[in-house]
Amino acid sequence: SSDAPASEAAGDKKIVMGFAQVGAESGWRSANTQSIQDSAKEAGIDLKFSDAQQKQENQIKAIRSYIQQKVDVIAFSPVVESGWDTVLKEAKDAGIPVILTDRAVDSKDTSLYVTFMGSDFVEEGRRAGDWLVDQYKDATEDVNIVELQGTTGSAPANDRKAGFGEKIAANPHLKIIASQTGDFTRAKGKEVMQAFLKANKDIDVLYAHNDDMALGAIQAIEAAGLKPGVDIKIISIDGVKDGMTAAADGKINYIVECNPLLGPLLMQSAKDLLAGKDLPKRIVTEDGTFTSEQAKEALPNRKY
Ligand code: GYE
Repeated sequence: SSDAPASEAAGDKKIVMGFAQVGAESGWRSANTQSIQDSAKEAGIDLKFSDAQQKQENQIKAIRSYIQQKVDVIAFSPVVESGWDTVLKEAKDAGIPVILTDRAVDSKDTSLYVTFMGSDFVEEGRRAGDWLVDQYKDATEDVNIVELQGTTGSAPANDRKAGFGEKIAANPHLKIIASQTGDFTRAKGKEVMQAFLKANKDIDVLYAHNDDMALGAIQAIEAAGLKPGVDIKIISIDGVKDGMTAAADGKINYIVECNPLLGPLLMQSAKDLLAGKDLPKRIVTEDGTFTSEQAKEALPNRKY
């Protein structure tokens, strides 16, 4: 095969990959971590894994330690978009290629990383917005929307907000009356939704940037004596098991999928890269959408 010479040159030496994960904030993240760990094992790649607990400084520390250990390739999912140039330059100077998985950086110098693989978050926000625009196409009164944003400064929070805002602008009745971060966690989603409910008497729609925040918010909505999915329509993003279950139960009305199973693609890309092949600068993964009915159908075969 065409990569035989490269693998011979590498002998039996295992590829060593340093992976700096965001944290364990959500069901999506757990599925993503599992996928990366399982596929490294399957691919025979020696994986060094760290969990940054949603803190950029921890991720930078982890990346520096991978540089020191002279790993063959560094992969990471940046907590936030900004502030990576220095450490990425250090990796580049050390001759260690960097692969971005899941989330993007806003570095102007794109030579600081080899490729960025993951979903198109703006498109996810647009799909959420399209659904809402269609639901309320005949509205004659204002529709009050509250938004639970993901981690402040993260690519998915920035992009999901932007894509959604772009679409709902088509109907001036669709109004975001409150928008705050829930850090992509269930606990924070619940807490912020409680505050939203206290401050606003008439909430029609919740748009949550991930399932976990929607699930936390559902608890707050039920505790307030309201019916999630009925009194307050709910849209979220991800499509993890618990989210899909809530959708199948009619508590979440619409889910835009975001596939966390990036492990196999990452491992194959690392092998290709180290065998001297060129990788595309951007690899976009395919995602679907689910109404309650569709979630019910899909649930039995859902892997995560
Ligand atoms: O949607 C959320 C997670 O970066 C796409 O991070 C990922 C997001 C995902 O915490 O649940």
